[in-house]
Amino acid sequence: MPSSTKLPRRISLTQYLVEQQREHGRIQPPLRLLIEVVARACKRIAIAVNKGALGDVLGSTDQSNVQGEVVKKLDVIANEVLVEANEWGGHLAAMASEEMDSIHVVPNRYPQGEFLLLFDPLDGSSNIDVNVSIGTIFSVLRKVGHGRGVSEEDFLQPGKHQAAAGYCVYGPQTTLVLTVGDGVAMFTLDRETGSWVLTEDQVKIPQDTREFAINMSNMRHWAEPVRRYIDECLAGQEGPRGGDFNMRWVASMVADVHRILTRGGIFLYPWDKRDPGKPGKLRLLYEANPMAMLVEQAGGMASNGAQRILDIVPTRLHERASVILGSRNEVERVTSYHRG
Ligand code: P6P
Repeated sequence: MPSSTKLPRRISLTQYLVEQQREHGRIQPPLRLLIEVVARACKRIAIAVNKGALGDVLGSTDQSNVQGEVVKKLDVIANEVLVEANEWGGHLAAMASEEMDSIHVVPNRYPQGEFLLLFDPLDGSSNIDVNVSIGTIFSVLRKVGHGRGVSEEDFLQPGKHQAAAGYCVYGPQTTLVLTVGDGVAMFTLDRETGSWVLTEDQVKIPQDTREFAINMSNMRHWAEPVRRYIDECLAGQEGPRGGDFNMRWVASMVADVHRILTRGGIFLYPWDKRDPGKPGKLRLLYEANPMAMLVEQAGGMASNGAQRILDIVPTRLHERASVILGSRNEVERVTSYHRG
């Protein structure tokens, strides 16, 4: 159980958002509508995910996306659900998705709003067919320019400008994790009523951890600072850390980050020598940035090794980043090795 101060009142997502609007002035009605629409879309995605082999949702399409990855059927379904749910409400100017080469501008037949929504509609797709937790990641930015025009450049904002960020993890429970800049809240889907119910509030990541998450099969490709950090963890009691470490790797960022928000840990998907021109595997705008905002809001730290992820100024919509995030003292140790 996350080390939050006390069990929260069992209130709905709607009541939580109204209170954030009314008592904390954190959000205004259009952002509240946006979050509720995304949460409703995640419920629909959860239903499709849970069908598994009973629905025609498993397996791959014959397409590959802008990332060069094979597109799973559920990737397409999740993307369509999010686009269709969000384009008519008047709260958005445009959307961007891992599954779409370019931005999707709200059609002229609908009013445009001030927000930009970015998402990885179904993260961890390689786990779909083997029934391992996957998730939807989303990030909300404000459109800087005024008037109806919107372009890719409007999306190229550093993550510290996010108005909100979150994910939905489709696991043993279906859980929506959200921040609007006032800490991190977790909502569990009550399938009997169809409601998102607040189950954790003001989530805090322990400053220290003895659990790391990294794909060890890439070890020979890592840069020296990462190699040093993991070697020291593996050395355990007899090594410089003077204690044993545990390892987890779900290969689904949402699942790994949810574990870290719940009990601490450090997650690394660093730059490696396989493709030196690529900063890392994970995408900055709709994976690293929203997760970095959540982790920082929960008292953790998120770096690319050289700088705070939320300070990175993007230059391309689908650009990638090296990601080191989680328990503050461990992330700080890794970044100090990069400085050293
Ligand atoms: P690997 C899933 O494809 C993803 O984008 C993240 O969710 C996950 O952390 C990572 O890639 C897994 O990558 O190389 O271990 O399969």
